[in-house]
Amino acid sequence: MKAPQWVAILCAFHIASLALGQAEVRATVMLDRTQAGALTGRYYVKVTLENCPTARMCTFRLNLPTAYAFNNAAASANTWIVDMRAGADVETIQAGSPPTAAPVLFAEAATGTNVKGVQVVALLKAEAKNSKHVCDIVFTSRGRATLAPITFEAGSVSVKDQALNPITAPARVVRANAHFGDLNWDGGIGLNDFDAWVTAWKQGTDLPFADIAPVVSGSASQPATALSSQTPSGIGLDDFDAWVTAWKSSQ
Ligand SMILES: [Ca+2]
Repeated sequence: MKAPQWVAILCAFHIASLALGQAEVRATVMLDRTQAGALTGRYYVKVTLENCPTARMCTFRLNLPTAYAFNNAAASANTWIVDMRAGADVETIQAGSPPTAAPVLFAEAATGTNVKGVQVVALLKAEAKNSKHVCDIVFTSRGRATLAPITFEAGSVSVKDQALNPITAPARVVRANAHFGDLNWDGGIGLNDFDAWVTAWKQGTDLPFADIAPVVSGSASQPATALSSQTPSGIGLDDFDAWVTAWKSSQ
């Protein structure tokens, strides 16, 4: 084989390696929105399998710190999970003709020391996609997200192919929190955050992303690490003052 052919083969292999990328179970923390783009006041964790095209089964436990102060005061302990949305790449039961629309995804709430968790088992479609959407775990919170990390329970993550051979895929939480004052989580502090705050304030309900005032006045020097006031009555001027402070410090 001539040298240019070797070079071409090596280049193709290199490009293929780059395209395949690093396998991982990825959890991305996001603000929940309506289809029209309006913030609902909820949060969710989007779980995907990246670069595991042969994956057919995925199990894990995801832990969320109680620092989020889940909005469960008036209901049972597990209502902080308000929805489990199956991802588009979860298998459906082939029991009839046509198949049922029910995806094969099992989820159960769990508790631990300073955390609340959800345990998930998902069967995935036989499709060679580089990114497979497993599920969205939608949860409520009193107050904005804190810097306390969302994590996978150690040893709980398992990814397997159709023959039940394990696939090595480390678990990673991509984004656990936004910057203090960045209400819409777009990476900056600006007028759109002011609009989001006004919208939440007008709505009159306690939308947690706008309830940002630190709970302890002495912690105001580092508000990003403090819990928000989580005022049950809603959003008030203390939250607006906290946002203005964050906006000024970002200028
Ligand atoms: Ca923003």
